[in-house]
Amino acid sequence: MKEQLEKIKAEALAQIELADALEKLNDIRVAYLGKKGQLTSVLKSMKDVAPEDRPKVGQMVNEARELIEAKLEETKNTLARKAREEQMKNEVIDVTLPSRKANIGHSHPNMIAQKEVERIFVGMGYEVVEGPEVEYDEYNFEKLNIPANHPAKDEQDTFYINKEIVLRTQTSPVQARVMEQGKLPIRMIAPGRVFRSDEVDATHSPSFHQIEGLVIDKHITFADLKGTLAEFAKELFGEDTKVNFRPHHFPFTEPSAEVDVSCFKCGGKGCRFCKGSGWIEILGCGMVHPHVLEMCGIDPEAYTGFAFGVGLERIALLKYEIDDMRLLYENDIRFLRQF
Ligand code: 2U9
Repeated sequence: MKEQLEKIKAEALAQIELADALEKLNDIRVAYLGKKGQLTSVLKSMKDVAPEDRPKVGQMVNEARELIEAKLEETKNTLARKAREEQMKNEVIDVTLPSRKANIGHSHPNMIAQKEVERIFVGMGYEVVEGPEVEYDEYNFEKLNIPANHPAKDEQDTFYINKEIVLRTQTSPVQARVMEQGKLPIRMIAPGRVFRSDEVDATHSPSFHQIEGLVIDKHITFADLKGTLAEFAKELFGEDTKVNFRPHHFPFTEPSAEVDVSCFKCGGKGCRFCKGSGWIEILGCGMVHPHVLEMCGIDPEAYTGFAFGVGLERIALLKYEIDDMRLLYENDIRFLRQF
């Protein structure tokens, strides 16, 4: 038994000595110390040893195990250190190489336009309110004076989730919801994405962005609307900008108007940019229709208000002199980087 143990020990130590990889050490551990290992089988054959010799043999087995374990551990550490040294030698880091530039993005032209419009109105005391892009037909159309059979519903044809739920065609439902809460006066703008079933071309997209504004208080008149939008135009396009109100029709406002600003390229003389007219159309507006006030729970005898809507893509295209709306949606960073 003693010779057998010495032999196992010597063989194990020799094999460990020869091992040149960590995996090999593990194989050796299993072969000698594992459940079916050689040393373990010696322990199992203890029953054949005379009872008086068993403690002695047991001690020898333990000593052999400890020795093999210690040698395994020592060799493992040596191999690991060597592997690390080898790795360090191969992975030379050139600390003089210039670092990679951090690629920091920036706002999309639509968002720059939105933040600019928000800044102007927040400066005039307006609150910014957001609402859902998926809306009830009732809030998107009915409460804004566009009943089921109204021709304006065709103009604002949209995507239906089901009979009652649509993708909003304007951000006005946000205002309708605020009005319903009944806290007056109201001075708010509602920015966000809107949807219309339009074909894509240089000036149309099935999904675009708007900011709509709403003011409701006692004694609000068209003069307040004119003054507000004249101030807005000056802030956005420059101190010398003039505004021109042309009569128009919207179902939710009465009277309604479209607003042009004097061309900021030629100052109103007429150029290629304003197609010779000296004016550029930028938004629509009007006094909130009494029926809309009523449907949103506000007494039209006590309160009046004005509203306006501006397309953010239109502002971005004008401000940055971009001639095709599709460029805003292609996400080509060579284009977007310019703004
Ligand atoms: C309520 C009542 C009235 C919002 C308004 C416009 C005029 C308008 C267009 C601008 C460019 C849409 O994005 S666009 O194509 N919008 O001309 N929007 S008045 O009127 C409201 C809003 C909310 C409760």
